[in-house]
Amino acid sequence: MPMQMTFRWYGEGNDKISLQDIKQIPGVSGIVWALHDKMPGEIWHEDEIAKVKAQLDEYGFNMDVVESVNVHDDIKIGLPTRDLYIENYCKTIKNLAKFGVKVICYNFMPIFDWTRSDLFHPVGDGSTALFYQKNMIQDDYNEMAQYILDFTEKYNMTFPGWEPERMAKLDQLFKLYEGVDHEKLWANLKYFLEKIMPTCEETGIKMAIHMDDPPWDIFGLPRLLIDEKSIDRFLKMVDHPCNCLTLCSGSLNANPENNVADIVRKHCNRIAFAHIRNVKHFENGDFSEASHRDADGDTRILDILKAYHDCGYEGYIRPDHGRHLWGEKAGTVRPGYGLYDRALGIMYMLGVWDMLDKLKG
Ligand code: CS2
Ligand code: MN
Repeated sequence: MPMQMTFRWYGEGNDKISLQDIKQIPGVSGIVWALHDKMPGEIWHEDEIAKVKAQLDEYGFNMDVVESVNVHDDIKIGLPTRDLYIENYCKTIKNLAKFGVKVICYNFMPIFDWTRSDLFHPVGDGSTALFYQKNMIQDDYNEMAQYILDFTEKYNMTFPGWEPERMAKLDQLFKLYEGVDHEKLWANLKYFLEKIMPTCEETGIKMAIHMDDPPWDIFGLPRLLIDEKSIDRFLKMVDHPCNCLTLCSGSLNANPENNVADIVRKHCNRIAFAHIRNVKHFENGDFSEASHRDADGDTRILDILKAYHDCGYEGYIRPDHGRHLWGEKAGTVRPGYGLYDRALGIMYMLGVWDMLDKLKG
């Protein structure tokens, strides 16, 4: 079985891209989906999942990969209420398994999911991309959060992990995380995983943690999945075949010292989901997202694809973010999730992959 190409879709009424559009991209077999109106900690019910399944069935897409079932803050903080939320999580795992879901992508980042300072930064060729200006993401979380929330409000959309209900009590959340240093967060992650592994084993679902984006502490909040060493630690900490990775090349390579291809070679059998994204670095530490083409960024996409191919990767893969092209702009597109550049990314990846297959004979 070859690797399985997928495409992230935000759901009916929540994504301007249609399943019909996606169907026209060659080689896509599955939709990476989620119930985007769920708050972290809520149970995903069978009838809600069945609705999405019916939509995907119509186009012959599988629903094998969910991104994300978000983890409640109480679990990350380690509050006594976490057991209830873990129980709910297990119920959701069981419900998802009934519909054939194989992989759950999630993250364990405190408070914020991915963080950027500019969602539509000119790349130089007329397109725009997500951009990270290092000195803007340092002390004042309110400024950065306000920028993102103003955007989502103006264009009437929500981002996963940026639920307005949570963001409305940011100061309170920061207070709750005050005692949570790196070691505490590791311990809370271990507690969570050990509690859910039996359900994963029973249902055959793999939990695939997403790398922290960017891969360093922000606003004094600890971040764990940041480099090869921390990935080693994570896999060893809960050494179970259902405890896997969503290896996100763009997140990791925001730190140019991370060699993603090396990590692929080392842990191929524990990667359930591959996110492929290219990043271009600037000398002052800023970075911009770039096209998937190897030469357009510094992430060494060719080495990474070769590493996956060499190890016989049969897991799921998707273009992660893309630039905004050909009229895609604020209001018409979800930042990072336009149609065109991700479709181009797929064709680039499939081109490389097909050629590697051919050379192998
Ligand atoms: C995604 C993340 O858009 C993105 O950057 O890769 O938001 C990802 O979905 C989550 O971190 C996984 O839980
Ligand atoms: Mn990613």
